Amino acid sequence: MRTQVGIVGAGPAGLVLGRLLERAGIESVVLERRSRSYVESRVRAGVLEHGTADLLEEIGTGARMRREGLVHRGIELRFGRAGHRIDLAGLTQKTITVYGQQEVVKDLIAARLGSGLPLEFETEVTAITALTGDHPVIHHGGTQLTCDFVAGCDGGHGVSYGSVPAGAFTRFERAYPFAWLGILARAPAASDELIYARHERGFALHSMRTPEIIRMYLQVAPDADLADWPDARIWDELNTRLATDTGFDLSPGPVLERGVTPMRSLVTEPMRYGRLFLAGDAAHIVPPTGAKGLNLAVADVRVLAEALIAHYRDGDDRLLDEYSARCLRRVWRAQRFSSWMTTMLHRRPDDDEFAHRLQLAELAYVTGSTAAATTLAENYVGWAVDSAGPYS
Ligand code: RFL
Ligand code: PHB
Repeated sequence: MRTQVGIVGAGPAGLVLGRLLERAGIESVVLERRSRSYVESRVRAGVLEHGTADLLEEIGTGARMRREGLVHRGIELRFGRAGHRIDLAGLTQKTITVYGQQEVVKDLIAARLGSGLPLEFETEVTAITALTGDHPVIHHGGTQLTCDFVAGCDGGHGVSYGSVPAGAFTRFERAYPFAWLGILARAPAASDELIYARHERGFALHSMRTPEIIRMYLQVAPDADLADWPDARIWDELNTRLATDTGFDLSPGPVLERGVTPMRSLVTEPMRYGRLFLAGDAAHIVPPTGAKGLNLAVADVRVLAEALIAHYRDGDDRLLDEYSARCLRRVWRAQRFSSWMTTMLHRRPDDDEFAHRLQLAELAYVTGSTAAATTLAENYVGWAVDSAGPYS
């Protein structure tokens, strides 16, 4: 088999890339190792930056998001038993959209299959070869797919990274001494906006998917065992960490999904080897506190699609050559922001009283100064492609 662009992985990166190429008349084949139902029910991110939501609309997969997604104009930082609102819309004139990643993925899969384009589930790529020649080859299940280019959109534990010679990529990595325990539950939201809470017992996050379904996270030990977290303990801990002096009452409900995610930061440089281009989590991981992972994945493939279009339409490879550097500017900006949010809101096992007081001073400054609140807000709502700063 042969195609122009072979795409490994049907997460947000692979699917958005496929859609952008489709619109430019460039052929692609998407190969995904999991089943359709698995990919569509994987509960992950929930916050779409302004630019991500606009792109989904632009490529014709935003109708349900615009109908069902929740547009938020602010977020709350909670500490010292009190809430402090960051007015995202007032500070940046931008909003965010809360819409589950699996809903984004469902919309993109429906669009691709609706166009009759190749998207093969339960097809595990085992190797990618001939990356420095003109026709790299993707190997799967004894079959070969010959391409002009390969997009490695295969997530944090994919095969793309492993298909290049040792030493071709450098990885910059940091692990955090904590993880997030996340639940999805059928329970009414206790707030209209997301709440990021810093508490002596650790971080907690109140998020949602619909007015009836909430998504909550608790900072836990990196080796936390779900067996030690029965529902009652999770609800108690959430109520403790989110408590305020004016009263906060989270009503428990059936837990629909639960999981523990270790937190880490990772950047691969460069994001290209020969005719292989890494995009999304395959190239970089951010801790989820900044809500950037999905948005970075979409931003990467937007840059990649533009470069591939210039190659096929104009025979111009300059954008392909600039792909890695263009993406990495945004990636490091997002790493900085995610690491700052994480440090400000989580408790480290080795923190002393001095560290706690610094955290509280930081939070007081961020919520008390318009200049400081703006730095959070402009990073949270996201940046335009290639801009040195936020959306203008
Ligand atoms: P994905 O979504 O992991 O997709 C990669 C796909 O590749 C497939 N695959 C293969 N297919 C064929 N052959 C192989 N050898 C393959 N190996 C892998 C996989 O099955 C999979 O379908 O990567 P992508 O597309 O780069 O998307 C990245 C995002 O999924 C990720 O960054 C976000 O979920 C991160 N994230 C968040 N990002 C945000 O922007 N906002 C958030 O609010 C947010 N919250 C989160 C998050 C991630 C979380 N977890 C679970 C890691 C909250 C959590 C808890
Ligand atoms: C989510 O709703 O899943 C979510 C929201 C904000 C984050 C991370 C995850 O920072």
